[in-house]
Amino acid sequence: MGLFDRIRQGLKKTSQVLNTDVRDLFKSEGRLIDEDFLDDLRAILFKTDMGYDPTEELVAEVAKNMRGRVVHMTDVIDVLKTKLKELMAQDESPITYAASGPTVIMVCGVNGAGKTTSIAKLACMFKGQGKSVVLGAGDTFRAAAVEQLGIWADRLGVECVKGPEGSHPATVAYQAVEYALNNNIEVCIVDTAGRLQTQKNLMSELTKIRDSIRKQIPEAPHEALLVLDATTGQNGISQANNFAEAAGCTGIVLAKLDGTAKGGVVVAIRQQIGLPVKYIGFGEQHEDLVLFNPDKFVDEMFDEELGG
Ligand SMILES: Nc1nc2c(ncn2[C@@H]2O[C@H](COP(=O)(O)OP(=O)(O)O)[C@@H](O)[C@H]2O)c(=O)[nH]1
Ligand SMILES: [Mg+2]
Repeated sequence: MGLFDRIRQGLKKTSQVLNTDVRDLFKSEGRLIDEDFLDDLRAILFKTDMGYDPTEELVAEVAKNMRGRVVHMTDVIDVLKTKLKELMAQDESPITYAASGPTVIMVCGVNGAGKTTSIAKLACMFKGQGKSVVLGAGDTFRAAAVEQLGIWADRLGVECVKGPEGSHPATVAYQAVEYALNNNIEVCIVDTAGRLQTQKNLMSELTKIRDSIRKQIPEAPHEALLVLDATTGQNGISQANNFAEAAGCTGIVLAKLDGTAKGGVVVAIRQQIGLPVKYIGFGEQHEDLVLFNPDKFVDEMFDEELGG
């Protein structure tokens, strides 16, 4: 499968709700846009977990333009697409690289969000761009986590810096950056253990990791990415804002979009979190990551072939 097909496959669950279900509202050529139609539309949109306000905005937009008229399906879909693009609007936001020397990327988030897998995907992307990469196994909380990152590193053919058992994550981060500096590595990605924003000591540990990175490169980390699990939908988003602020995050990687029909959560994130969505993950393989582009995302979501 080519990249485009893989993305489409990955977004299928959400697109089945949004696209297939919206198309299903049209039995024949056209349909009268009345209260029944708007109620059905509202229910479909709401299922994708974009949240109450965006759902109402979309319904209002269709009502404003079309209430009382018999319209074609494509006209409604066009209105939805335009408004969705507006609600998600942002520029593509790739990694900001260091002006010189290694670019250091810290990755954080709650347990199981997809941090380690997203690191593997980013590493794969950098390698594909011809950049050298080193990973820092900063999730020293569980031995299995260090091992998991090591397996990815072997598979991708990149270095992985691991501390001895019981190391402090800040020490491992320091060593990974040191390795990058000594070996002219272009990108250093530091993994961290999962944590909740309410765990004060673990949140301050992130500050320690950051400080230890800065000892060698004052303007690092150049990115602190917050990995969010799309399958948690709205619930995950409400805590993410606080986390992002406390951890000084620079952008979001939204993982597991393939596992959910709640792809509307991108709208919620754009509306509620003051950070760009940098990349989206749509599978468990290392190639399942793309730069987020709202227009492309919406177009893929409503791709005709995925419609009913
Ligand atoms: N379907 C799917 N699974 C994912 C994705 N990203 C991660 N996972 C899976 O989610 C689980 C937790 O991922 P992991 O990277 O270990 O999370 P971490 O605890 O945040 O490091 C693993 O089973 C991954 O294979 C994704 O984009 N799609
Ligand atoms: Mg992990």
